[in-house]
Amino acid sequence: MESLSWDYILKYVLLGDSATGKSSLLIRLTDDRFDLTGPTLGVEFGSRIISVGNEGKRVKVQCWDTAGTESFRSITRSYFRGAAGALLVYDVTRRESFDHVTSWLEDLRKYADENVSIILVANKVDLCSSSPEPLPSIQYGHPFPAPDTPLNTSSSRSPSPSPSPAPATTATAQTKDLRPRQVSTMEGALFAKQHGLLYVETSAKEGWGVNDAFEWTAREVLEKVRKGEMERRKPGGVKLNETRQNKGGRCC
Ligand SMILES: Nc1nc2c(ncn2[C@@H]2O[C@H](COP(=O)(O)OP(=O)(O)OP(=O)(O)O)[C@@H](O)[C@H]2O)c(=O)[nH]1
Ligand SMILES: [Mg+2]
Repeated sequence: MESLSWDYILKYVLLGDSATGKSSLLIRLTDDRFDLTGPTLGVEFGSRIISVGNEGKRVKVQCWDTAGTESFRSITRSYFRGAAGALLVYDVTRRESFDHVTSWLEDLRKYADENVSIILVANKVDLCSSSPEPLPSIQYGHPFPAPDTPLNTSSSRSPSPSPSPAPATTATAQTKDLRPRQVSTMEGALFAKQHGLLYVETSAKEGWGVNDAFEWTAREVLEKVRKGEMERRKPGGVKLNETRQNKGGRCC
C-alpha cells in the first residue's frame, strides 16, 4: 500500500528564472528522462519517493515546479508557503539568471516558512564540461579560500586555497561544442555559503547531481525535524507516516 511505503512526505518548490531548467530537473527526477519542455504556465506538479541518509528513510518528495516568467510571479509566490525544501535554480551559462538569484531568495525569505531548506542549483553544467567534477570543499563547511582568491576563476572546481593560475570563467570550454561558463563553481558555492544555502551542480540533460539536489535538501529537512526545529505535522511542509514510525521504531 502506497501510504505504507514512505516515512515522510516533504513539500518542495522549484524556483528561479525562466529557462534555467526547473521543469527538466523535475522530469529527470520523476521519470528519469530529458525532454523538450515548453515554458511552465503557472505551476506544475511532480512526485517521487527517494531514499535519504544512511538509514534509507523513504521520503516522498511532492514538488511544485513554478514558472520563472515574471508575469506569473504573484501566483508562484503563493506556492512557497509551507514548503519544507526549495530548489533555487540558475543556468551556469547565463549570468543574468545567477544575478537574479538574490531577488528569488528575497521572495523565498518573505513568503516561505523561515525554516525552509534551500539548495542553490547550478544547472546545465553539461554545456561547459563533458563530465561532472568534484565540488569545492567550502561546500562542506571547510574554510573559505584566501581573501585574495578571485571568485571567478574556479571553473576547474579546485577547492585548493591556492588555486592554479586558472583561466577566467570563459576558458572552461576546451572542446568545440562546449560553451563558456559564466558563473564559476567557486562563485556559486560562496554565494550559497554566505546565505546559508546548500549548493549543488546539476545537468538535467545528463542526469548529473539531480538526485543529490533533492536528497541533500531532504537530509537537511529531516535533520531539522530531528532537532525539533521543524513541525512534523504541518499541513503540506513535512508529513510523518505514523504507521511506519510506530512499526519501525525510531523517528528520523
Ligand atoms: N543542455 C542542457 N539543457 C537544459 C538543461 N536543463 C534544461 N535544459 C534546456 O533548457 C530549456 C529550458 O528548460 P525548462 O526545464 O523548460 O526551464 P524552466 O526553468 O522550467 O523554464 P520556465 O518553466 O519558463 O520557468 C529547455 O530547452 C531544456 O531542454 C540541462 O541540464 N542541460
Ligand atoms: Mg518550467
